[in-house]
Amino acid sequence: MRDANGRRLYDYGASCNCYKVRLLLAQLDLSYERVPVDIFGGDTLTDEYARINPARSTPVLEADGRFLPESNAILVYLARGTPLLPEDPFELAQVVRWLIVEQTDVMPMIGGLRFRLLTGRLTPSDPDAVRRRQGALDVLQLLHGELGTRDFLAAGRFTIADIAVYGYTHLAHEAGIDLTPYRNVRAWLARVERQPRFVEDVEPYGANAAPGAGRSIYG
Ligand SMILES: N[C@@H](CCC(=O)N[C@@H](CS)C(=O)NCC(=O)O)C(=O)O
Repeated sequence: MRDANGRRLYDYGASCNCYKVRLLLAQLDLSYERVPVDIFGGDTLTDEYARINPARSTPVLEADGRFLPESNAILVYLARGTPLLPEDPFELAQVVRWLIVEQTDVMPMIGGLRFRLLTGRLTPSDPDAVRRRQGALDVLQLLHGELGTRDFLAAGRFTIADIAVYGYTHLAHEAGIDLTPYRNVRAWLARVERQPRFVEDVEPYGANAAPGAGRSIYG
């Protein structure tokens, strides 16, 4: 493992936005200091955290004394110069496409539904849960179609596009979604899991993640 070089990850264990970064750091065999941020214990509401990330979200990567928020920006920063981020303009743009799809569809639909169901903010019949579930099924159908003709999402090989989309997709069952009909997605999940130095260390939400139990931007 390479030296941490002052690399720190401000990180919440149950967040797949944070897990995506931990997965890439593991696959690149990069060491780092993990700084746990209890987002439901008020840790992101302090003035000190606002200086690290004015958006008060996790993850944030500290590197060379600078702070970089946004999970997918962190993936790009870390993967630059490795096979996980293509240099060819078209292949690079394909990766960017999936980083955008992940943030606009995968994360709010699968991840947002998982968070709200697991922490008791929604029940499956609530209109917002029904809307997110439909969005999740739509993006899974998109992935199923795309992965019918290729092994990985972009550039014909394993890239950070796969890492980003894997983050929340692999826990779709925690959002009450059965992946059985999406066999190309299941085969791709297994392919990602066979990559060297794969790790899965997503933690359960703590008790303070329940509505009213902690202090966070979620209330
Ligand atoms: N677009 C951001 C989303 C980050 C985000 O929503 N992080 C959540 C955890 S999944 C968080 O830290 N929320 C707590 C807070 O903002 O106080 C990214 O990809 O990094």
